[in-house]
Amino acid sequence: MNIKNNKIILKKRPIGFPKLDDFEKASETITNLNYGEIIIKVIWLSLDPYMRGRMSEAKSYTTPIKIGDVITGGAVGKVVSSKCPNFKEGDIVEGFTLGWQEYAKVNSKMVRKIDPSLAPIQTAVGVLGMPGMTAYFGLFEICKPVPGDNLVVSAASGAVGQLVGQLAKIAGCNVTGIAGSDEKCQYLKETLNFDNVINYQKDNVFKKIKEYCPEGVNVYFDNVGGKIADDVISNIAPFGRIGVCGVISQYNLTEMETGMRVQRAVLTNQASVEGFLVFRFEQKYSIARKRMANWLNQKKLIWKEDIVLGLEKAPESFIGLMKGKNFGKLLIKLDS
Ligand code: NAP
Ligand code: FER
Repeated sequence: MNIKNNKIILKKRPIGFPKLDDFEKASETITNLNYGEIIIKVIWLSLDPYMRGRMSEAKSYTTPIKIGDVITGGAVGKVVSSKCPNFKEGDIVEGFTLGWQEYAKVNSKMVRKIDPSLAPIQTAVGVLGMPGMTAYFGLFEICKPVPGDNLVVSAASGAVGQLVGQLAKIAGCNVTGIAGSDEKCQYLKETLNFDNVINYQKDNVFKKIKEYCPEGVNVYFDNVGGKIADDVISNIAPFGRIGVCGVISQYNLTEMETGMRVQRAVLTNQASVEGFLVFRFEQKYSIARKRMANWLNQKKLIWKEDIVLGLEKAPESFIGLMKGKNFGKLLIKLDS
């Protein structure tokens, strides 16, 4: 069997913000399967900030994408051919290494089967997938909110942030969301019922945090790092908890920034700072998925997606993600 596969490969390593000519279209022919392998027709691509790190040379929790290789990342698709007894044609699967291509040939161990009757299948890379698990475990296991806490979350309208704020409301917190436009802030306040919002593009974050959290910030769920984090952490409350989830403001820097020194605020307030990678909680994903799915069904959680059509739009959409152009979880829907 021969399948023509169109894909997007890494042409060169981005310097600073990625550019369109860092990526290139390519095609190949996918041929026979070995035992244990399946071919998946990709339907949804998940574009996530961590992918920027994989485009760089520096080794992190996974090896970098090689020049000329397909951009790998989370995706959902349909099995079109299988040499694995556990998978049959038509099964819907999610995998973390499928990537920016029309078809992916992988060992079936690399994917998990999705029940399409439970929720729209793309939620497997969203609210019921990696970003959802990040919000759930980052909040409940790292930040440990208690009712009445003042909680601040940055990148608050994004995939992780929108969920952190809503879960914190469920946990009885007073929630302040920080985002990059009035439209995003209005959505957080009016649709998601956040208590306060800050548009960091025009508001003074330090002053607004002082105004909204006069007794200090009990929990800061940090998605961005940089100056925003400095402004929030310098308002930390006694015994505050800072969960370092992401530092997107730093991902495209060519030189490290220097900034305010927040260690004294951490020290004098006996605050704790903990970074985490969501994969740490993998053994517990299924419990979290059930809880999140229940909250979705009960409309206690609302989930916003930003859907772009066509594989060829992946590079420009990814560049947009780094610059705040997405509003909600960024997904690419492939032409069927
Ligand atoms: P997202 O929030 O949907 O999209 C990224 C958002 O970051 C943009 O829309 C933009 O929104 C904001 N942003 C970009 N540059 C910024 C800057 N310089 N300063 C402030 N905000 C900026 O992405 P996501 O998937 O939910 O990820 C959010 C964060 O969580 C990222 O840092 C990511 O790396 C991290 N993460 C960590 C883990 C983990 O295991 N630790 C797992 C998943 C995600 P604005 O318009 O508001 O600027
Ligand atoms: C992310 C940002 C960073 C993420 C993982 C990392 C899964 C890990 C980075 C590293 O190991 O260097 O959004 O999501």
